[in-house]
Amino acid sequence: MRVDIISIFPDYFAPLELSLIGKARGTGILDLNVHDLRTWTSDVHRTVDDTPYGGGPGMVMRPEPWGQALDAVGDGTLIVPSPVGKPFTQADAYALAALDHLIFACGRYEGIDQRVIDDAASRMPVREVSLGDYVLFGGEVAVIVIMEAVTRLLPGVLGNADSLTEESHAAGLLEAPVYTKPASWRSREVPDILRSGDHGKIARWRRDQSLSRTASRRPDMMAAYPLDQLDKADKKA
Ligand code: 6GU
Repeated sequence: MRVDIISIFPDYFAPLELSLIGKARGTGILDLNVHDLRTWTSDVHRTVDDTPYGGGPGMVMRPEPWGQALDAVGDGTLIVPSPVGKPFTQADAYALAALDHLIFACGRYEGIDQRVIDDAASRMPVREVSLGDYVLFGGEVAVIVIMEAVTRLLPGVLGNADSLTEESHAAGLLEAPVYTKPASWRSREVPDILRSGDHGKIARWRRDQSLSRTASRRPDMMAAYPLDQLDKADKKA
């Protein structure tokens, strides 16, 4: 997968050299390029913003550098992180992981001139995505979040592909709690059932934990869970 990230703060993306994303870059699974938007300015001050038409607080990113930047990286799927975007979900992560070329446009200030997004949308798919109902300084951290969610779904990145099918959100439910050694720690014991060796009972326990956690923490997810996915033994939440 090829990824181009355009930002006025390219240094924000140093963490993408670490850990499993860094490794995916090293093995060629991920071809990631970070670009400084100011590369595509032509004035001596390398200006990227100006005051909003219609008035109001803050500054808006000017269209010219963005137009040139997007022309330079070529077409793909453009992702614009923004608090007015559609909430980003695990389903979106899977959809993006299937694409060949992602382009991230990181806005700062009050956002990017809308014509940049409209112009790009005339030649490539554009997705405005939000991380949640709060406001960040800019899209940079959101891009790191999205890249983590997407990269771990690329074939060959995770050692154990079962991690993907078992995890929270994969099946529309939150995962059960997990434990490791020692069996007793600060007088707190690992649930006996997990040490019983009875794989049927363990699966049942995890399923019950998963359902009760989801029902109490995420009633929205529980309500959306398909009824025909509940088996006879699933306790009523
Ligand atoms: Cl994706 N960007 C910004 N700037 N703020 C946000 C956001 C994204 N998601 C929630 N708040």
